[in-house]
This record gives sequence, C-alpha cells and structure tokens, in this order.
Amino acid sequence: MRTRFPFFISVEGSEGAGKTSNVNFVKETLQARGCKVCVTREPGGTAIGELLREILLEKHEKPINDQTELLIMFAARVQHVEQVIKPALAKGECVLCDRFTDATYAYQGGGRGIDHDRISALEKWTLGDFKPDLTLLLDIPVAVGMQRIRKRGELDRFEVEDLSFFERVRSAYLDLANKHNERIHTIDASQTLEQVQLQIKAVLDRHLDLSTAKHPEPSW
Ligand code: Z5A
Repeated sequence: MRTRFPFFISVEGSEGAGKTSNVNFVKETLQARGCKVCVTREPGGTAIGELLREILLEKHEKPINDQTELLIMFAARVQHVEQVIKPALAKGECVLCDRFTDATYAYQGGGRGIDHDRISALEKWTLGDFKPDLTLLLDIPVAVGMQRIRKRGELDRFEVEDLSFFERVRSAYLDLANKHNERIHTIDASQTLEQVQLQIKAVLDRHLDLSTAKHPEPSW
C-alpha cells in the first residue's frame, strides 16, 4: 500500500553518498507535486540541536565517550521531533530529514559497536514508535565515498575515522534495509547523479500516494 500524505521521509547514507545533493532533488520533486516541504537535518534542526551538532562534529582534546555521543544524538532528536517534525506534519507539511534514527543504529551501533538492544531501548523510551514513512538509503562502496569527500576540504570528527569504521557503518545500514525492507529503499549511489535521481524518483512514485497532496496555490 502506498503511504498517504503528509509524508515523513528520511535520507540516509555513509560518507560521500550524496545526501545533500539528493535531498534537494527530493524536495523539488515533492514541491512539483504540490507538497509543502519542511527540510531539516540530524543532528540539528533546532537551535539546541544545532549546538549539540557542533559538539558532536568538532574534534575535542579529550575524546567524547561513545555512550555520551549516543545520548547526545537522542537528546537532539527528541528536541527536533517535538519542536519541528511533529508540528510540521500536523500542519500538513511533508518532512524531509537528512538522517534520522537509522543513522544512530549505523554509526553508534555499527561504527562504535554499541549494542543494538541498548539503542532500541532508547529509541522506544524517547520516540515510541515514531519512524519515517519512507527512507532512502544512498549506498556507496566506502572507498568511492571517501574519494568524493576528500575533495570537500577539512574533515569533521566522524570523517577522520578509519575505513573499517565506515565498512561497519555501511554494513549496519544494509542490514537495516534488509530487516525493514518495506520502509527502507536502497539506492545505488555510485552511479551518476542523473541515474541516482532516476532511481529515487521511481521509489517515490511507487511508494507515495501523491493524489491526496495539496495543490500549489495559484500565483494570481
Ligand atoms: N551521525 C551519527 O553518528 N548518528 C546519528 O544518529 C546521526 C548522525 C543523525 C554528520 O552528518 C555526522 O553525524 C555524520 C554521521 C553522524 N558523519 N559524518 N561525517 P551529516 O549528514 O551532516 O554529514 P555528512 O555525512 O558529511 O553528509 P553530507 O554533507 O550530506 O555529505 P554527502 O552525503 O557526502 O553528500 P554531498 O555533499 O551531496 O556529496 C558529497 C560529494 O560527492 C559532493 O562533492 C557531491 O558533488 C559529490 N557527489 C554527490 N553525488 C554524486 C554522484 N552521483 N556522482 C559523483 N559525485 C557525486
């Protein structure tokens, strides 16, 4: 069955997968079909969340403990869900979020090695069953993704991790996609941007019922 309007969509992927480039594409595709779109990101999306994002991405003299990192991710997320995501959906807007809870299972679970059940307990406690309606997982071999991000300049606290960290992140994402295949759709992000966007458009057409979306206001 296709998801009915308004939609909560998340975009996930490991380094260099092209999330930023493709979030814009999804936004324009939904807007062209008459949806008002709230674009947001994690960690971040609120004033407090953006402060927490700075703490998470900056390199510190003394390292952040893995459990602390996990708790900050969820602290930022609760703020984001309550102040931005749920209010936007309640107003009939579609929410397009650059990363959400799947990223925690991939990075803190796969990457850092925190137990899945511990993350799941935190998710239940803070969000209940609140999840995206649809998730686009941009999948790319680690080496190809790393080549892309090296062209971008200074690396943040996650981007300096070694290849084995990102292999674990990728593998955790693919496991999630396997487990939740009705919600998470894997896109081959190693192709050209044009080919990636064709795959994304096909998923949106197949899974979202846009017939109930509001139509754009006339400009006169
Ligand atoms: N994190 C976490 O650990 N746990 C959590 O729960 C959450 C997050 C929510 C910040 O995330 C960090 O937070 C992240 C995980 C952690 N780790 N890191 N780093 P972020 O999403 O803000 O940061 P990011 O991963 O760097 O995302 P990004 O800026 O959207 O990067 P991207 O996916 O690589 O996308 P891009 O900038 O669009 O593309 C990268 C380059 O590739 C760029 O030059 C593009 O022009 C190029 N590109 C894109 N697509 C193509 C194609 N198809 N062909 C060729 N070149 C391409």
